[in-house]
Amino acid sequence: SETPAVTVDIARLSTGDADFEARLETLLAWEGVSDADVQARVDEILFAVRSRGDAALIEFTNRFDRLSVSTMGELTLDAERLERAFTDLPEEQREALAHAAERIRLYHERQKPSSWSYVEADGTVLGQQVMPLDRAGIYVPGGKAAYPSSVLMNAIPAHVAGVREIVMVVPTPDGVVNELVLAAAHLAGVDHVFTVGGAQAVAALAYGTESVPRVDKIVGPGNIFVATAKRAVFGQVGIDMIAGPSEILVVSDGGTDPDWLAMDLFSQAEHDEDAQALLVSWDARHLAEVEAAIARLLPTLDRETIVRESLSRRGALIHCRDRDEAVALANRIAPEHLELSVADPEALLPQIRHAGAIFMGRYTAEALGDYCAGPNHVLPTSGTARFSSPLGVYDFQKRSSIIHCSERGAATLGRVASVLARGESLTAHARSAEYRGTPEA
Ligand code: HSO
Ligand code: ZN
Repeated sequence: SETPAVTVDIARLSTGDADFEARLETLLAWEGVSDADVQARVDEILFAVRSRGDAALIEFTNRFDRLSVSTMGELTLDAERLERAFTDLPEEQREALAHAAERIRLYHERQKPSSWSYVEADGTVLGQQVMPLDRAGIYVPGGKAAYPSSVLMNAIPAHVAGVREIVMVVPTPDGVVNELVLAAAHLAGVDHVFTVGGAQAVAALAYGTESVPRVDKIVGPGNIFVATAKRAVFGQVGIDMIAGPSEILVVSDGGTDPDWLAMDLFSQAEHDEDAQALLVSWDARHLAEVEAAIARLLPTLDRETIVRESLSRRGALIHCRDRDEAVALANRIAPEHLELSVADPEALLPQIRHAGAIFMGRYTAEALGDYCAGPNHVLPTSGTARFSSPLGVYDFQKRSSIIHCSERGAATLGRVASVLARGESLTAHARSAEYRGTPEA
């Protein structure tokens, strides 16, 4: 009686199909940003800001954000302004934001690595000293992609790491300021904000201007101009990974309410038309039920158009043989977000080798991780979970090796170093090592 007539445009795949591999490849493929025209325009902007500093930054900002400022003072927000944005928020938003920030902070406190050292028998000490970066720059997009949650996720790990100065840049097209973004900056420990964006903001952070301090690392998502500029300044400064569109892979054993799963898929599909939402199950009837739920719930979405586009471009409902095949598929895809919507997720967990974040069991909606569970929502996309990790405290710290030789240790190591150095014909190395042990012949 409840077979809906509505249909949905989403790929249906089965691992048993002859063309499965090929179709999966096509779905997973995503063209990273690279465009010769954009590159040329970005190079020009980088060069201008590098050579003319604030003056160029102001010109580009006036042009691209349709402003008419004449001083950097008009593009600067201080700590008091950020605090005011927070205190002036409606109570419900203020509390939710503060609650999320506190949970994210607590989680990241656990990530703090410690310095370590050990002493050898002859008294030589070896170790590693962990130090925060001096300055970090957080890029926050303007307009529709301005997520206060992303301000928390980018700035809190920097703050927890002990970064001395956190600088945020956020464009204000037509002068429109996002108060929630500023409030999040206040909670996250951002020191000051410049209301600039685009490649010109990346240039200012990378090279420094009269007003914008040069930072050591730039993190945060942005459009193609921002991504291209970040790539170009990498080396001069550190950068985080360049994020692709959001992705979710749900593995379901058939026991979760199809409506819940449909909405979990929508929650990532609504980010943008290139986002990827995939569901894998070995229960064919369940897959059909989720499909019906998708069709029924789609018309109720605020972002129906984006979600439909994303599901038809890159979404799929995948039927597989069994749990093992589902796990193999998850590892093969290495998704940004993996939901294990099964009765016993603990049993699957040790087999999951590649995923940015793993959401365990039927109750853990990915959206909770996006906002307030605690772990970071800046995660490796496009299969890069094979070799990279969530943004964390460790991304805002670096390590120095420590070597402290005792007199006896220097003599022992001196002999080893001397032999190896002479093998490389580097005799000053050899003699330097020998001085501390056996006196020169
Ligand atoms: N799911 C996004 C993060 C986000 N979601 C921000 C909502 N707001 C990262 O893939
Ligand atoms: Zn999200």
